[in-house]
Formats: sequence, structure tokens, C-alpha cells
Amino acid sequence: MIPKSINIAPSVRNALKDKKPVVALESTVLTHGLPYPENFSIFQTLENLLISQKVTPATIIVLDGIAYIGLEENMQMKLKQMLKNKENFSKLGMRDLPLAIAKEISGGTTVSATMLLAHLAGIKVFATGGIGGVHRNWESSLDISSDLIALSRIPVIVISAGCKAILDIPATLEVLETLAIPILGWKTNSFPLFYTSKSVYPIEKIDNLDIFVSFWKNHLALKGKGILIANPIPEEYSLPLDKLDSIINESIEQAQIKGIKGKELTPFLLDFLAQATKGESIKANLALLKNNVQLAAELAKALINKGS
Ligand code: PSU
Ligand code: MN
Repeated sequence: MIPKSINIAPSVRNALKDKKPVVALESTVLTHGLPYPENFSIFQTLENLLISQKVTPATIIVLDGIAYIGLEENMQMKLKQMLKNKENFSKLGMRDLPLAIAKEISGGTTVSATMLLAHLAGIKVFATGGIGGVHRNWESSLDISSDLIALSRIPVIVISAGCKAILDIPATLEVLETLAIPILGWKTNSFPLFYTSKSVYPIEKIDNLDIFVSFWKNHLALKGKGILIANPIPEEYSLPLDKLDSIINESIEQAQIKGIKGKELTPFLLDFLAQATKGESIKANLALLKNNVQLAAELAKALINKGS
């Protein structure tokens, strides 16, 4: 049963009822990832991209204690005002949802919380920028994103540009393997590192929709839960890793000096990168988000057309 505090937009409800494709979108990227007005404009761009592909968008966000799955026009305007006024948004992972609802606060949903709410509504496909993972220095901090746990528990297809090199990539890939979460590289056999299209880490490649749909059916039949589709940033926007490396190291050093940890760490590192690359990282971020949404639309349509 869906609690009253979860509000599914009529457009999303109807699309699901009529077996039309729906793609979920997260909101931490809006509340914590990008500044105003870029955040609201990327929200509109991504929603419009889906609509132009005849796919219903379902941006997921918590506003005043109500978890919205899809925003109607009036709520979009409310969100715009809130972002413009820089109102206080919490960063909500899946464990934070019950308290956010109880306290009637507002917050952006991370990958884990978005997966959970999407699944409750019956949405199978979710596009994001990058997932959280195992942070560097995990040996002492044990900082491992609950996104990985969510992927192991919730049967939703997550399309991302891999994850950021701010993380410990080999450790993140190990945990994904331990939790038996499949990673499928879309037309690539190397794990993409968000701003950078290629890496030295091999993954399984798929390059057509028939294989994808067949894979998903098999995965569910074999009691699998979440999967990660790794979709590299388009080559023309890809930033070379050696250029980012020193900035990333500096950002992690600064976080340590300032004592920034826990849920504040990822937003801090991303903000540092944006400033240090003079906005180049933001441009790349927007490009890969659009690219992921585009692929998510194709996958969502393929699941419907090929009867899954
Ligand atoms: N990684 C990014 N951009 C992001 C995030 C992660 O490159 O915006 C956000 C996502 O919402 C992700 C969350 O689910 O941060 C993970 O945070 P944490 O590491 O605190 O679990
Ligand atoms: Mn964390």
C-alpha cells in the first residue's frame, strides 16, 4: 500500500496504468549538485527531453513532507521558487525518508531514495548522473553510499555515467560485485568515470535493446534486484582523467582539513570540482545527464514494446 504522504502525479499514474513508458529522475542533483538557475533549467530540459520521446517524466523529490513522484505544473512553479530562494533542502537517502515525512521537511532524493520511491510507484527505469559508491579512505571512514545497498535490494534499472573518480573506483566495483549487482556497459567495455568516458576497469558490454530486454527478464526470473547501466559521457564532452586527478586529490585533502564527512562530503567535493574547473565540470555534468535520460527513454520504450 502506498502511504498518503506519497503523491504520484496523474500523468505518471495514467502512464503506468496504460502501460506507457515512464522514467524516474532524482533531485539531489537539483538541490545539492547544481546552482540556480542551472538546476531548474536542467530539470526542465530533462523533463522535456523525455516528453519529446513520448516518455512520461517522474522527477522525485520531497516537498514539505510529501514525496512527489512526478511534479504537476503548480508544484514545478513551487520548486522553482524554492530553488530560487535557496530554501533549505535536506539531502535524503533512503533511510531519511520516514523522518523527512514526519517532520514535513523538503529535500532532494539521492539515488537510493529515488530508487525506493520509483519502485513503490511501479517505475522500472531511472536515469541519474552518477551513483554514489565507496569513498577513498574507506579503510578509516567506512563511508560507503547506501546507493549500493539500494541497488542490491530494489529492482530498478539505474542508468548512470558510472561514478565519479572522487570515489575509490576499484573498491566500488568490488562492492558492486559482492552485492551481485550487474553492471552493463552501454556500447562500452570499460567502466565510465562520470566526466571521463573511459577507464582501465573492464565491464560487460551490451549494445542492443533486444539483449537488454532479454537480460532484464532473465535477471528478474533469477530473483535479481537493481542493475546499473553504465553509459559513458559523449566523447566531445569527456574530460581527461589526468587533468582532473590533481583537482580531485586537492578536493579530498581540503575535505579532510575542514573535517567534512558523511552526507556533506559528496556535495563538497562536487562543488570544489565545479570551481576548480571553472564550470567545465558543470557543462560535462549537463551533457551526461541528457545522454543518460536519452538512453533511459530508449530502454523504457524497449521494455514496453518487447513486452516486459
Ligand atoms: N555522485 C555524483 N553526483 C551526485 C551524487 C553522487 O556524481 O549528485 C549524489 C546522488 O544523489 C547520490 C548521492 O545518490 O550523491 C550519494 O551520496 P552519498 O555518497 O552521501 O551516499
Ligand atoms: Mn556517504
